[in-house]
Amino acid sequence: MLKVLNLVGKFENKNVIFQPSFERQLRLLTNSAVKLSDEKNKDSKQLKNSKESQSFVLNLFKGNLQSSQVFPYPQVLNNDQTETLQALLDPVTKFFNEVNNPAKNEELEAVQPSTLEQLWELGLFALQVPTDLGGLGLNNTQYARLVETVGSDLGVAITLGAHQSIGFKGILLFGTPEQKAKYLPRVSTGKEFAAFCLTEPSSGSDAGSIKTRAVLSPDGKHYIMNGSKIWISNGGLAEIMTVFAQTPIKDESGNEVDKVTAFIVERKFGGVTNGPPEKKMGIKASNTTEVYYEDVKIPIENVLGGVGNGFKVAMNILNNGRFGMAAGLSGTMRIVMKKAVEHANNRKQFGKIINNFGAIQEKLARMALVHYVTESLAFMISGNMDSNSKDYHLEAAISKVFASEAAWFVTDEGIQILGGMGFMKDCGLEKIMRDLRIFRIFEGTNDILRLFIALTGIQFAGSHLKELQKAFKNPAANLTLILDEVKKRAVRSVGLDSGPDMSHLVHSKLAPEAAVLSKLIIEFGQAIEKVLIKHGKNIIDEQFILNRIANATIDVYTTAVVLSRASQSLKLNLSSSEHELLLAQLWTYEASERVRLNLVATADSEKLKSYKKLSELSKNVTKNEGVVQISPLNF
Ligand code: MYA
Repeated sequence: MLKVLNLVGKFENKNVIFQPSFERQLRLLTNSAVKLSDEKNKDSKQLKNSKESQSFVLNLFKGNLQSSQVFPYPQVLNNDQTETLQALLDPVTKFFNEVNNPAKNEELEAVQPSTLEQLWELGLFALQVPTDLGGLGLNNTQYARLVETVGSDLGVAITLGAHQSIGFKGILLFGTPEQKAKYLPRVSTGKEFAAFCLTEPSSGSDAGSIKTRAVLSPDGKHYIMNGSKIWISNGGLAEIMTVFAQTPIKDESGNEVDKVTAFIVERKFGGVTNGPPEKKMGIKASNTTEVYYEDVKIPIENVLGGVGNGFKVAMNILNNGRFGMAAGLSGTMRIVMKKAVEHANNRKQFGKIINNFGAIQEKLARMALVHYVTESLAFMISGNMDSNSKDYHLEAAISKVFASEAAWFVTDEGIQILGGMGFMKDCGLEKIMRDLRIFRIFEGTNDILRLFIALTGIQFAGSHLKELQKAFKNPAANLTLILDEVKKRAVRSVGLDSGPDMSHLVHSKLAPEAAVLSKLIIEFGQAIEKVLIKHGKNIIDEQFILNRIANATIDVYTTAVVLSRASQSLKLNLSSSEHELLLAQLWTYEASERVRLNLVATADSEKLKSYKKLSELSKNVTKNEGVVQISPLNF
């Protein structure tokens, strides 16, 4: 490697200063990268990913700007698609404003039958099914806009979402032409409900550990499935289910191993039953049950996405649907904000309308801020997906985490603004708050998704370093790659790197904020390298650090997203553009402060000590099976 560096020196600009630690740094980094990659023995795929990813978030982990999916803000609808959407929005909005009754649905603990019927008639159960198979044929952006409206009743939203966002989404994404032709009309005009059946009593976040099993029948024509699922949305309604089960397969050495396979299961195959609807804290109108499979005979044609590929099928369905949560919850937040603002504009206390008080202004401004971010995320990701992006899984996970926490914050603050009135059932906000609680838990808990974001990103950064290591083994063939990297590192090591130039990507009014973002990207990449050097493969177990990395990731990505959207609005001279400018300026300022704190918190010795203390405290509490300290009364 030293030889390579000498060689590089000959070609380099004299102004570039090499730090003495540079070679050691690269060696440590590439060693860490090897360890990380070896851990899962997937070098070749990671190398491919490393070269090809268009994801802003993945590339952020290498300290690189990949702007293609963020700038400019996606505008994917053509005139026809806009017209179709507008024509649908009118009746759907009217229906949710005037016909659907969230309180009645909650009281019934089911969506009113007449409401369900009208939802089918409006086509809301088959928004993305192709028109020739009975659906409305909407793209993701059109879907996002309609789902925003549906967010006014989260019980109904989950009934619709469990059906199409995950229930039959696997058929849309992975179905054979025959499977699509057979099932998509049934879940659309046929009015048969669908469900997504993954979670089991001993398998929640650890989705790969399911125990439901399906084995091939002796004649090889069927799989016989046995097992049970819990907390299945639409479990008591669904006729058609995407079910995940372990199936025995032969591995490369000819040994039999269990791997997850996805199946399309019809209730009428026999042996499928369900428990009673669960009693829940919120989204009571949505039907949630256990589902049992007893010797269910599934034709082999109903394997979805290939035998043994079920884990990937499940993950991709979830990835594909997550932006819908940001869209739906953006709609929910609009309703909450309207109520809070109405109150703030009319309530008089201490001789003044309360919207004049700074304490209320800060709440309203922060509510507006996180709503703007959520809505911008939803349409950024739907736009990326409509442009055939395959690299959006981390962005989609961020949108789910952010939206579920933003909606909780907005509703909590909304209730606070309304005071005692907000606490009363009649106001409607307490129901929304109860409904919202599950959004931080299901479709991947926010805790698991944070780890997923951080670890996937770190692995990507590690794979890049592995690529570098390989390049150093054959320098002649990889000179450009090596030179670029060495130059980059040398500039950074003397603090001269202000980051990639982003001024051409944003509106001139947001140039200072773009410069802040550029710097953050560099700082982020450097912090990840440090983490890799220090922890190597052991980073997998450092969840206190991974959480801080995930939070920094969310802040950097959302900053890029709002800068993009606000720039677009300024460019189009929209009536809200000056308001959006303020939102983007404030978000960049506050998010960048948080990013820096979180990055420091990945390595700072005092912080690391505090994680040890937190861990110790937790152990004390678990050992004591609850609160440890003696009462102040000493007995
Ligand atoms: S449905 C139930 C939801 N359940 C979950 O989300 C489960 C969460 N768990 C997981 O996601 C996984 O088990 C995790 C990985 C992430 C923990 N995309 O060794 P691994 C690949 C692509 O890391 P594990 C519900 O709640 C990975 O690269 N690939 O795996 C209903 C690796 O590949 P390879 C992925 O440690 C709610 C392989 O898999 C992903 O076991 C109703 C193994 O990876 C990924 N994401 O666990 C909602 N993850 O081996 C209704 C991993 O090739 C909808 N991999 O390297 C409503 C919404 C809309 C409506 C409107 C609302 C208002």
